[in-house]
Amino acid sequence: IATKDIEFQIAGHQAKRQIQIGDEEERDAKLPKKFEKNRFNENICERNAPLQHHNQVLVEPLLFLNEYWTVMGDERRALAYSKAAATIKCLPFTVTTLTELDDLKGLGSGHCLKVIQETLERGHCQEVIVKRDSMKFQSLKILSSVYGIGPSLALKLHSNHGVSSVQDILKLWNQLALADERIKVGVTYYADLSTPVSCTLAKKIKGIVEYELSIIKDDFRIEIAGGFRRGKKNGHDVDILITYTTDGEEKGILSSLMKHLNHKGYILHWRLEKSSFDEEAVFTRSPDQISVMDHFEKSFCVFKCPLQGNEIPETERTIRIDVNEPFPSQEQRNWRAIRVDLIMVPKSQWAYALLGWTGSKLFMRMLRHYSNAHLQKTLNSHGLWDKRENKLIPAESEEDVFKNLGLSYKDPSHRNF
Ligand code: DCT
Ligand code: MG
Repeated sequence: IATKDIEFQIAGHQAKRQIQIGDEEERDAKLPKKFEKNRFNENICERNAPLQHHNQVLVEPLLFLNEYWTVMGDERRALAYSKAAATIKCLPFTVTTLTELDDLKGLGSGHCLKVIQETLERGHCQEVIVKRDSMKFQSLKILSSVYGIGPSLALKLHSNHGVSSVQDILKLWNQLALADERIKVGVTYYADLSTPVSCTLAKKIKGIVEYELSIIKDDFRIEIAGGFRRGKKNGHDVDILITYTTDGEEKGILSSLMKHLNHKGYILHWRLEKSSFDEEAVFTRSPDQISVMDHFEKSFCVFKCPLQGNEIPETERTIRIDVNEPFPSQEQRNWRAIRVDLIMVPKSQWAYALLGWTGSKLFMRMLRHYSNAHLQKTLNSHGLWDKRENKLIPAESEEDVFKNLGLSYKDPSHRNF
């Protein structure tokens, strides 16, 4: 392939890059004329994090280390890697040498830079290869991916009972005495629930919910949030937000909806959480008293999503534990288990709820931190609270929320931090 060197400016310095002849125009259009490092560092909430970025090779090991420490239960370390990965994702050029990253905010401790440097030099990071092969990591990763099992229970099962796999949980089921009913569901439908959900299936679930809501009452608004709204093609679940034209109209609807969905046979398991919203509790307590979770009425469901011919899995996907009713045989199986969260939102909180549930988790964390530290305002999925004036700042739309935070509007597709 014929190549040629082109020169461009990076972080105020002259740099060279080899490109393929023929692709020049396309490449040139993608290259930054001038990367404004100061602007990039000014406010990290103003950065854009697209799904498709310029540094997949560098981001991969950082995201792996984020996953590794999450699974191992060290959230602080995990967060450092996730922040470093996010910084790299936002760069408008492909990194070729470590000096291009000098003075960039968000790359954390020297260790993240070491991982980046090694990846730049060798194309891989030895630490990642070693950690990826660790038996303990592999076991904890599987266990904590079971619905109802978090990192701390996974660790307990592994350390105290020698559990390493879903089969081990099945073998030791009676002895483990796991009280949370979600785990039984998580194990029963493990294969289904660990298969990524496509955008098409997410829309199908939305359609089902939409239809059942329309039977109950008109004038609702329903939206798929989470990763799908950020443009991801697959997700681990479907996050659906629902609201009505005026505040208060949403009360009681979620219970009716669940009745309808159950009656139609769409629900394998569900757990309803009542609304616990209380302005005083949500906004005016000290940050360490405020729960990270929001207080909306919601239903955590496992849907029995009907599949059409070409969507039906070819292999038996479901592991069976001792359930009373006979599990349908493959021939009869024309459905798939899918995790769905249904969140009922009062109209006046919709904009903040949509922003919060669209994520990403790290983006929301960054926004909350910025709002708290720089604006003296508490942001969560219910609203924005001005701590100096002791009042809520209303918003009709996500655009309003960004305005209230003094930030430029960011399209969901650029919130993939
Ligand atoms: N969220 C948050 N803080 C949490 C949990 C969730 O801000 N502790 C928000 C951000 C994303 C959204 O809720 C949905 O959460 P997930 O479904 O876990 O994330 P996702 O981005 O939709 O990822 P996936 O595509 O895997 O479902
Ligand atoms: Mg999701």
